[in-house]
Amino acid sequence: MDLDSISKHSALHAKPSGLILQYGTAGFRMKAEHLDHVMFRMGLLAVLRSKQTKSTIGVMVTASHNPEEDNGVKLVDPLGEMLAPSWEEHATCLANAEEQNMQKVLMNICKKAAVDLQQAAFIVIGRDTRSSSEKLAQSVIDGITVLGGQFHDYGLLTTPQLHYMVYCRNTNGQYGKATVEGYYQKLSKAFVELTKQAFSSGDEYQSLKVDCANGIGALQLREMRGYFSQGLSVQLFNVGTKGKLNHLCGADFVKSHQKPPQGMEMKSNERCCSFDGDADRIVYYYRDTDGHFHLIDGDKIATLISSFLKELLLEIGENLNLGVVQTAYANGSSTRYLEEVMKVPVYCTKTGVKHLHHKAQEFDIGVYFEANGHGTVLFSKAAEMKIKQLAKELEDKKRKAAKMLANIIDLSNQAAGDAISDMLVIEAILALKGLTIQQWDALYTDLPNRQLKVKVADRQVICTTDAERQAVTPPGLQEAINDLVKKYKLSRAFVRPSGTEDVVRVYAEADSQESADSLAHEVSCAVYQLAGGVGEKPQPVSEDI
Ligand code: NG1
Ligand code: ZN
Repeated sequence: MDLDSISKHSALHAKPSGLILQYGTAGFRMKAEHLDHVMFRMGLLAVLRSKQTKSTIGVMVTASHNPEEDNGVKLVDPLGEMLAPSWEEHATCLANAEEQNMQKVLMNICKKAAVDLQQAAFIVIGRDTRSSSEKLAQSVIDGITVLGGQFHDYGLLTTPQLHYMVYCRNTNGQYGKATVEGYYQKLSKAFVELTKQAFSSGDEYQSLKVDCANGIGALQLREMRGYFSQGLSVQLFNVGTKGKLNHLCGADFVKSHQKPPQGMEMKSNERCCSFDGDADRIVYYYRDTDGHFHLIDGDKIATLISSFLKELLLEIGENLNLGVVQTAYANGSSTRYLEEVMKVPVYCTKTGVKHLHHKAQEFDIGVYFEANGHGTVLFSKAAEMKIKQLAKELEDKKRKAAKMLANIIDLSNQAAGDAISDMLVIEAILALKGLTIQQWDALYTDLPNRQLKVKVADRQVICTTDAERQAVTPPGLQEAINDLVKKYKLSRAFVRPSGTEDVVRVYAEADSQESADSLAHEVSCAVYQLAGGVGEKPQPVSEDI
């Protein structure tokens, strides 16, 4: 390690003194202008992680669904997963080290993690379409280079595409080719094969409107759609030529405001979906003939996919276990439907896809989705081998089912939740089952719900347990929530500190929208009072939230 050279370069990416950041569920995220030093240092850290794991490591520059002015960075571990927790700590230490302590912190990480500095390092980089991303990605490259790492800069990619590249490279191309073309081909081939079975009888043709949040999804889908046009026609909106990234559009806007994005024409009963700014989330929606807007979120996506997988498993008669993983934000109706009607086991983890991903790996087939539309289907290696073998061996109907499952394995991104891959899985299932969006929506009715934010002096005063459904501190808060919940029917509420924003999040659901709004408001007041609220007191929910 050439410490002098590191210091010299680091000075060119100087840390604003006193700035303290934390590597959270989404990596580092904040206003883009404060991130230059973090990018340089994450370049350094990626090299150390690559040396330690003797594998390719990914660095993604994005702030996902956050505003255009923000940016962020996260590291991707060898099998496409989120960074290991001990390295999240190293990342936080390194990002917060004052200039003069940088060398010491770097040496410390090498010692603690037993990094062999002689080992070669290889990093792949991707970035979203934010105007700040290109320069920030260059700072990552500076960090990589000064530690002697090799790299490949993919330029503009969706977050899940970068995860895919890392996974491909670390499995010697077995998973797929580590190029954008390879990604298009792998997914499209599986999709076209899968949907062929649906269209064999006639001329039905799937068409879908996609709100791309003015982000990277637009560029990728525009290129990719030629590859799957036999099975699906997509019409793209909010492609970035006019509007601002994630502004009044995109999956996060649609989900949290429960209304359609701007810039998309919706006729009644037309199937529409929205991606977020880095295309790892997707939600569906439509307007009914009375003009009412219906949202189909991650929970209903998980329900559609797991129901279909369960049917196929019954068909082939194999004893492969299937589980659904959700978070506390999953709508109560979805959990009840999955457990009681579908008889599929459901598990709840903490917020953040890495927790869901981890839990889903315990099953032969694990379907995981956050309510906000971030998720995928995971197949264990053993299940994949078994299914692909059966697709060759079985006869007739059983064989057809096994083949469909095999296509779904190739179609779903095994490295990360992926809006493009999810969209194709969903479209294939709707086509195969001949379901309209209304029929899908009618599987169950969501309980009315409301999410609010409360500003407090220090959100870490709230500690939770039971997959974030119970608050253990501050004293009295959980009791207060319990008492409030008792006042409403079919109600549930919980609070937790956000991992990506300096707020406490409040969630409530109940038998009517008024009740859900009122419960959420009352719980917000309890948080404000008992957890050190700052600024204006929470106001009752107004129409136009
Ligand atoms: P926080 O800010 O910790 O609530 C949000 C989302 C997560 C996840 C992360 C990462 C909600 C309630 N929370 O986390 O699900 O997507 O961002 O982007 O949607
Ligand atoms: Zn995202």
